[in-house]
Amino acid sequence: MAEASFTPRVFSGIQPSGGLTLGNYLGAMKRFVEMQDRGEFETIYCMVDLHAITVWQDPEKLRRATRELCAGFIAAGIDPERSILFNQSQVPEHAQLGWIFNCVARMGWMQRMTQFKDKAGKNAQNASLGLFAYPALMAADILAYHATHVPVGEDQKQHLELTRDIAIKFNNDFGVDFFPVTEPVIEGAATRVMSLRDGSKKMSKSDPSDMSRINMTDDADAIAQKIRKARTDPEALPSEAKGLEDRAEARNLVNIYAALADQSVDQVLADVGGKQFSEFKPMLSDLAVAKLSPISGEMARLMEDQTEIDRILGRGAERAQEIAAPILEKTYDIVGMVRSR
Ligand code: AQP
Repeated sequence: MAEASFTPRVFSGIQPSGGLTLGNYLGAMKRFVEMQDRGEFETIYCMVDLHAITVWQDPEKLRRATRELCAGFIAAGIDPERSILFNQSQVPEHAQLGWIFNCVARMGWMQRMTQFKDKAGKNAQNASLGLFAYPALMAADILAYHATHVPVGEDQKQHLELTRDIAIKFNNDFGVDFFPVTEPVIEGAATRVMSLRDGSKKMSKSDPSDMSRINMTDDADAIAQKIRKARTDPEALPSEAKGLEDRAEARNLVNIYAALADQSVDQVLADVGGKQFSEFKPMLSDLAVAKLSPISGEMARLMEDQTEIDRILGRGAERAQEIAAPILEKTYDIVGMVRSR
C-alpha cells in the first residue's frame, strides 16, 4: 500500500462550556494563533458545542458562551479569513463520523480515559453516554479534516493518543491508508496551567471557585486580586528551574509569567530569582493585565455585534464542510454504505 500524503493541516477546538480561562488561552488559543501565523499549515479552529453538552448546559448560556468564544478567538488573533472558524454543530459531518468511530473504538480503550473518570467522578453510572464517547467524537473532529497536527494542552494528550489508535485501527480493519496518524503539538511553558488555589489541579472553566482561575473577561482589579490571593509557599524564588521541583504553586506562577512574556522559565528566573512573592506577584499582575486587557476589551467590542459573529460562524461552517463532506463520503464508501443520492 502506498503511503498517503496529507496536506499539513491543524485542527483544534475549545468547549463553550463557560467563559475562557487563562489556561485555555495559554495552553491552546495563543498557540493556535502562532500556528496560524507561521503560515505552514491550513488552520481550522472550532467551538465544540457538541462536546460541551456532554454535561448539562443551560441553552441560553451555551449560545452566549459559543459567541463569546468566537469573539475570544478573533480578539486573541485568529483571522477568520486565514483560518476556518466555526461551531461544531453547524457541520453535521462531525457527529456522522463520530458514529463510525464509536464502532471502531473499543470499550476497553474508552474505560481507560482519565478525563472521563475525573469528570464523571464517583457517580459514573449517572454520567451521560456522550461524556463516555467524548474521545471518539474528538477523533472525528480531527480526522474529518485529515488534520495532521493538533495543538492542545497536556490534559488532552491521552485523547490524542486515542485519536491515533482509532485512525490506525480503521486503516488496518479496512486495509486502507486513509486517515492520517495525527501529531499532538504540546509545547511551551504553559501546557498545564494549574488552579491558583491548588497547584495539583488544573485551572478549569468549570471549577466551582472563581478564585481558582483567571477569566479572559476579568478586569484589572479582579486579576490583581486573584494573583495576590494565589496560594504560594514562604520561600523566595529560585534562580533555576530545578529549584521549582516540589513547589507546584510557585512553578505555576512562574510558568504563567514565562508564557505571557514569551520567555523560557530559566530566562524568567534569571531576572526574578531571589525575589519574594510579595514582589513577584505584582509583576505578574501587571504583565497579565497588559497582555489580557486588550483581548478582553476587543472581545467586549465584538460581542456588541452578534449578527456579525453569527455570519462569521456560518461562513466558517460552510468552508469547514467543503473539506469534511468528501472525507465523510469516502469513509462511508470504505465502510460499505450504499450511497445512491
Ligand atoms: N489549565 C489548562 N492549562 C493548559 N491548557 C488547558 N486547556 C484547558 N485547560 C488548560 C486546553 O484548552 C483547550 C480547550 O479545552 P476545553 O475547553 O475543550 O476543555 P477542557 O480541557 O476540559 O478545559 P476546561 O477549562 O477544564 O473546561 P471544563 O471545565 O468545561 O472541563 C484544550 O487544548 C486544553 O488542553
